[in-house]
Amino acid sequence: MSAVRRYLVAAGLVIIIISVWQRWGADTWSPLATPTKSHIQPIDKDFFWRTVTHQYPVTSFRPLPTAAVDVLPHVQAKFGPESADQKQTRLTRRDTIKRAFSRSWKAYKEHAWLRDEVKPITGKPVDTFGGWGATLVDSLDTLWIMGFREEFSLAVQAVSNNISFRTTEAETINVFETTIRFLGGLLGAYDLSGDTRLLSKAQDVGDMLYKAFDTPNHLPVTRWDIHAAGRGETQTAHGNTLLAELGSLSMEFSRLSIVTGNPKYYDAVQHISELLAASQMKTKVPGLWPIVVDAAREEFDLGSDYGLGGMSDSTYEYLPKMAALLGQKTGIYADMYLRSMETSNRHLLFRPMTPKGDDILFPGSLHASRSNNQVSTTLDPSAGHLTCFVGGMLAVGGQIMSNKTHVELADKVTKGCIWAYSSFGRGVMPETMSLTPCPSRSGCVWSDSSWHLAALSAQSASKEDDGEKLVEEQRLPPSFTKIPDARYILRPEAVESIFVMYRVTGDPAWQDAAWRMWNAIDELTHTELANTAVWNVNPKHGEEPGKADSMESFWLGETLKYLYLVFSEPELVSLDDWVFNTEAHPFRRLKK
Ligand code: DMJ
Repeated sequence: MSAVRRYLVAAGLVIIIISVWQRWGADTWSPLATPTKSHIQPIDKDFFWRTVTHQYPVTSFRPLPTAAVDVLPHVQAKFGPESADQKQTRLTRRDTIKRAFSRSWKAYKEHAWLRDEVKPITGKPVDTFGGWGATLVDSLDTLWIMGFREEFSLAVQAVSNNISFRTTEAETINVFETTIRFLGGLLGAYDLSGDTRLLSKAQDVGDMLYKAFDTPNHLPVTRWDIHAAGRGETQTAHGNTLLAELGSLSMEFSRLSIVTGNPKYYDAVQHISELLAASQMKTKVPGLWPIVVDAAREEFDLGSDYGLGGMSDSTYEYLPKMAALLGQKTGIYADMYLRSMETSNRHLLFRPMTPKGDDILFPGSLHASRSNNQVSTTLDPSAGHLTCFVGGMLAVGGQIMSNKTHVELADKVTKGCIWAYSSFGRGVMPETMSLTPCPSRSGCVWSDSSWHLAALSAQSASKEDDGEKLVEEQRLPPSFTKIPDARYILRPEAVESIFVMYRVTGDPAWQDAAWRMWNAIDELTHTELANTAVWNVNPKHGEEPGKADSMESFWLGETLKYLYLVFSEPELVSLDDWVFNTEAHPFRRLKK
């Protein structure tokens, strides 16, 4: 055969192989395979937020980490083989969750496409987060993970062609929510799929949000008048800023810098982290930051209320996760994490008195006051759905920091949420609640009268009142002393921690707990179209929980994703390679 003929035959073979692959290979898709990333799609230089003038431009940036500093210990357990029966049960459960996702996705697609949310009873569309398709963007990586390949392509096309971050009809923008849902959603889906259209959209969101940092001290305006910013008006960070809204931008901005090679986003959030690190031991409760901080004056140590729940939660969550993302076993993130958990362990975690003496823990909150240079603190033995992420955080942190105590605490905190779910007739815990604490973590013997007294005190009633009648009238389960907010709004935190505990221990008992939770949640929230938030997880006998006709994007972005992953092969989005942002979007970890 002549050289030319040999060449033509070889070229023909290559063409045949490529077309067969395109026809068949592309459809025999494996969610475990990560495609090679193609070159970065050029960004639109004329996109408004890239052309707008910055009044306080940053001229030199902190150097961007491009590789891990340390080889971190494994997060995931070594999983043994599963029996045929176990596998069948697991796959049946997994497919149930997949069908539930499919139902809610279909409702969104048919009734609220490109809008933020669909109302799961009336099917009406609603815009709650800027009108940029929050459910669409939040669901991208779940579509990918669950193997809905065609839906994924369609969704990416819609995001790429029809969602513009140029402006919004909303008056103000919540920078934190926009970061975790939109920027996080686009980056997670990009990291999984390698589709560069997602990266260029992520850069659009990043450049829009970067303008919120255009303040004299370069700290962001967290509730942001985007229109005034677009008109070039001067802006300053706010005196009253929620800790979570300031401290949990770090993962998304860092990942954006890493994948684009542009250090400016990382620099902006690293500045916040350095300020947090500098103030951490100067607060009234050293190790923790107050829930409200002054971003205008850069004073992070003055407030009096401390806790790990709503308004501060993800700032703590991001400490070990930044260490995992950047591959740093030491440094400011590891230090801040270890200090904050040391204090939380000593001052926040409490054991409730329960009829069976369960060895469980909850993170309460603290009120601190200073007089004559002495600080006194009072523990509020309350908790809520938003504190249920703590188990997952301690499990990830404990593994990467080789801290066994943290993993043991994670077990007890996660079991606390499981216990709280199972304490209610409908099997779902409320948004917030107060409990009867044991005097010490070693436990205490159940006593009806102590519970009744604790309920009177939690509700500021007189000790002389009838505590038994009060708990009965309010249908409070044993140990519960108050339910300030009885809703369940489809939140993920309890299943999130169960997912992490399952991956960290390999113990199938966590899968059973997730399955019980799923059944209770679906039973309580199921609608003809999808699933809905409910007003009351603890209704009176004969009354209904009250369906709220609301389905936030985290139902598809987080709750169903974590449930699906609990019943998937443990290598699917392994925690040894990936780290989830607070909206359950997986980012690829830097490796050495
Ligand atoms: C999500 O948007 C995030 O998990 C956030 O950190 C807390 N609230 C919701 C879910 O409950």
